[in-house]
Amino acid sequence: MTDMPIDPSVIESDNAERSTGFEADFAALGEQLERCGVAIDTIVKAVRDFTVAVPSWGVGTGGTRFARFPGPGEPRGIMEKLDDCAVIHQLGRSTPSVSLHIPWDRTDPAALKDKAQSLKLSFDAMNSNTFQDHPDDPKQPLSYKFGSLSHADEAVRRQAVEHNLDVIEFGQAIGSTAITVWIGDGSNFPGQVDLLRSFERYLESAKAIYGALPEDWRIFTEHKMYEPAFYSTIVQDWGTNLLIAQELGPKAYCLVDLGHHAPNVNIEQIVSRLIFARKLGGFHFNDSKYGDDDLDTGSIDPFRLFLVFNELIEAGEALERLDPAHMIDQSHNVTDPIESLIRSADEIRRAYAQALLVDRVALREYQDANDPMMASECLKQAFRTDVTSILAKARIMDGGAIDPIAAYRASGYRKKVAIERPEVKGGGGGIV
Ligand code: PSV
Ligand code: MN
Ligand code: MN
Repeated sequence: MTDMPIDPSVIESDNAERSTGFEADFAALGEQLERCGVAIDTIVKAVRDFTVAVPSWGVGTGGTRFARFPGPGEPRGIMEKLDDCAVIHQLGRSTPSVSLHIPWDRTDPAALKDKAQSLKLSFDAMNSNTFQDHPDDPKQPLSYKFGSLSHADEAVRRQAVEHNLDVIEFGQAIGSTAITVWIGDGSNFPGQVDLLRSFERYLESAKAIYGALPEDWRIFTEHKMYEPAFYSTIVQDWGTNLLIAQELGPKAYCLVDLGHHAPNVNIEQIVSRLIFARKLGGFHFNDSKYGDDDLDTGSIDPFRLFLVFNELIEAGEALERLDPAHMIDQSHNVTDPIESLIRSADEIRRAYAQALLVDRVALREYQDANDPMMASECLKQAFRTDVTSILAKARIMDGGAIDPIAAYRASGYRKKVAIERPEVKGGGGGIV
């Protein structure tokens, strides 16, 4: 049984209004690409096959350390979050899976599976949470104020490990096959923790989680330069993260969150190095101007996103063997989260489609001939190509909307759920 949240007639009538313009744009782009020897249908097919997971926490309004301003019709729990995720997928057709966060999304796994099935959704990597205290969880009475997997107290470390094992068990019940571990452990002052001993403690805990991974599971560790710790962070950069993945073993991989690097760091080069090391596990897509801003993907620096995809495509078969997970990790403070996630998923596919257009034979020749101008022009030419109609074609072929944000607004979904879901009061700082 399916229970899709948007009436298909809304999509049909919105598409009907736009179809003449869309057809003309698609035909013109097809001709343009044909002149360069590219068959537009092959790009459309690749785009249709490319999917990305949405984060359950992304459909609620996020916040900053200062305040949270809830929007109308916010989902009250994981079931309503899944409804919102289904809207995103129904209109955009590129986000068939959801990444859950435990304990935020904990509920009866069988009911969760049924609900997801009815919405034609599945589950991507699970996320554990030992970066905040869980006063309502009888299994986690100890505080993570001074860390979790690297904590000085063995009892806290054990509790954090146990929580991760719980998350894996929960994930198994709903068909997930990976866990992402991001922790806030670190220190605020020089001398507060012993840098060497705390890393050894972290590794010992991570090994205990790794040892309990089911046969077909992977663990993704996620680095982040700083925050909430402001002097040292235990998994602070991709070097440490690679070390961890190599220490743990073949089921351990590095997750690259685009917002977790020092400003101006060459993220695409990190991606390339992780591919070389066969340790690229996946992505948390978002965008940022200053730090871990968690803005909509591609909203600040779409060229950087394109360059990341350029590395992925350049890797060819090596990437197929790695099969990295594609997930969004964003926080929406001033937009409707559904609209932001639709837009991000679309921008991710856009960068992918543009990267597919790079003339790789020509690029290699320019590189080998030491022609930086033409090599960079070769990338720029692909990046400048407006692939909007390819993205729309991919959506239409799968029953989605030509303009998913317009169709979403036309559906009145937010107004409808705002009546069903009571208003939430704003207040103090939020996280993630
Ligand atoms: C905190 O920085 C964070 O945004 C990490 O990127 C995690 O992936 C996310 O929260 C969810 O735990
Ligand atoms: Mn992340
Ligand atoms: Mn983050």
